[in-house]
Amino acid sequence: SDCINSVVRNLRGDSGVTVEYDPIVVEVNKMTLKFPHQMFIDGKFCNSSTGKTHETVNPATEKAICTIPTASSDDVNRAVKAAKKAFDKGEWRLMSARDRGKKLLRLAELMEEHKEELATLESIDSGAVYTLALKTHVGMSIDVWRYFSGWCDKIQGKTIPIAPARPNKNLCITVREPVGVVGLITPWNYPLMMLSWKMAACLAAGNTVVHKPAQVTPLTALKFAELSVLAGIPHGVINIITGSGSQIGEALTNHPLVRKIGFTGSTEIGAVVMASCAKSNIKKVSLELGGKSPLIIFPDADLEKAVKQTCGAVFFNKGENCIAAGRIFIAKSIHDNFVKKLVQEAETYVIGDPLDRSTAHGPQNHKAHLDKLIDYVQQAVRDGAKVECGGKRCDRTGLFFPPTILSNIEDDNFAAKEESFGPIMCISSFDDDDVEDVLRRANSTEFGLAAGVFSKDVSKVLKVAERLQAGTVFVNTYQKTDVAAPFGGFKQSGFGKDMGEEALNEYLQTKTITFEY
Ligand code: TAP
Repeated sequence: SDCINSVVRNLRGDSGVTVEYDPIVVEVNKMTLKFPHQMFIDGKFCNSSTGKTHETVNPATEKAICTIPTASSDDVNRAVKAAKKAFDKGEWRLMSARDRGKKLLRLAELMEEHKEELATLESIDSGAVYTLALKTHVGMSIDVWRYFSGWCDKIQGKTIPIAPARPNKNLCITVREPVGVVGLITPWNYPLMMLSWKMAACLAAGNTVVHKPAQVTPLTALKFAELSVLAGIPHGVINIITGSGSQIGEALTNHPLVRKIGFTGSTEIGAVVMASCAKSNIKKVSLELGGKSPLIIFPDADLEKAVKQTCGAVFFNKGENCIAAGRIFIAKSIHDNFVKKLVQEAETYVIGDPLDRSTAHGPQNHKAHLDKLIDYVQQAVRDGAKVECGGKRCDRTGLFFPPTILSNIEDDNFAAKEESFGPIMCISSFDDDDVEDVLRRANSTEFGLAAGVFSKDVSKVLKVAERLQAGTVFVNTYQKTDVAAPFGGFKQSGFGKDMGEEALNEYLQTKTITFEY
């Protein structure tokens, strides 16, 4: 283990607030990184009630960073009860919406002040390239907290002209209320960002929360918990439990006091979560699930831009990206030249230590995922794929898999249907003028998270964007998400939006109040 487990108590002040925990202290990325490694329940860092722990591993070194408590269902219960108490009786409920907004803004400022630590922690725990972690994993997280802090005092109902009970009159109004205790369950690809996309909207709406980060990447959530105390978020409003999805995730989705689950992860587990929400107490639920997003390149596209963007669409964050372009359709007349340029571009990605500022491509998140990618390429090749570049684990320490390009992916190839969630580009071609056929093929998937199209022909791209069955469509760009724009899937990529005003709906319920006078 490369950890130094300090027994020194950690005390830090911010406007008189202190946080106490047993810190892990690591010298890394030219800084002394100090962070909690315990769960966070009712404002306190604590161990599991069973005393059990598991390790979290740095994928660049394959060494353990520290141990993390393995929560039990008793711990889930404790966290839910703390969140329920904070919701029913705490300061959070009494506070004005504007003051709630100030707290969330303060939290965003603290995240900004600590962004290098957060990005370093994200890098060592998830393998994210540090420069990208700063800009995206942490940068977009800060933006989303800032964005939703501004919504707190703008959540309002309506006055509705209903038919009066003559000779009396009626006044009908709606108020938008929080749902109560919310459970949030997130995956490992953007640990802090997935937490933030959901939790910022959830807290802006006035709820309290129990969050379960992915078992393999819990560290930024725990550092975030520390900052939430410094921001003055009252005890019990945010609780973070660490452990396995099949145990504590399920205890959370089944819990009778939890009123809503916000889930991001695979379609398979999403279905389990939805069933559990239905059976336990008809919980409200939103699901951001898997994808196999098509990207169509017409011959009249700006090809230079399209090459760069296509590589970004697949290799961004080493392909561990829910909206990664899962199928690339290239017009026949440009196919061979375009593939050649894609290979040249892919080979410029510098693979290496994610903390090195010149690195563009870091290690995959964890070992089981890397093994899945190796199998994925082998199966695609058995089904007729041609390996244009990459395809094998890199010969170096760490869980590295290079940007990989597979061409000749026919519709019946396994790689035309299954999500890899890694840096594997799957290419097929289409007849230049057969827009109908490429649309049919692009839509012949049960996923519907994102899609993209490149062409300079305005009426063609409008028609294609209208027909693509996806929650997000990119035209002459890819990967361009923003905290103010709603994001979420169609079909088996789930339902319910993260980000933008629409995300608030996921964490609110409308009450109609009718007066007679
Ligand atoms: P999953 O295996 O589905 O895990 C997601 C989360 O659910 C993890 O925290 C996991 O815990 C937990 N979980 C597992 N079983 C559970 C159960 N029975 N009840 C409740 N929770 C349970 O996905 P993953 O492999 O971490 O992430 C990859 C998938 O996420 C991909 O399909 C990707 O497309 C999708 N994804 C989608 C989006 C959006 S926005 N649509 C964004 C990112 C990722 P453990 O940590 O213990 O496994």
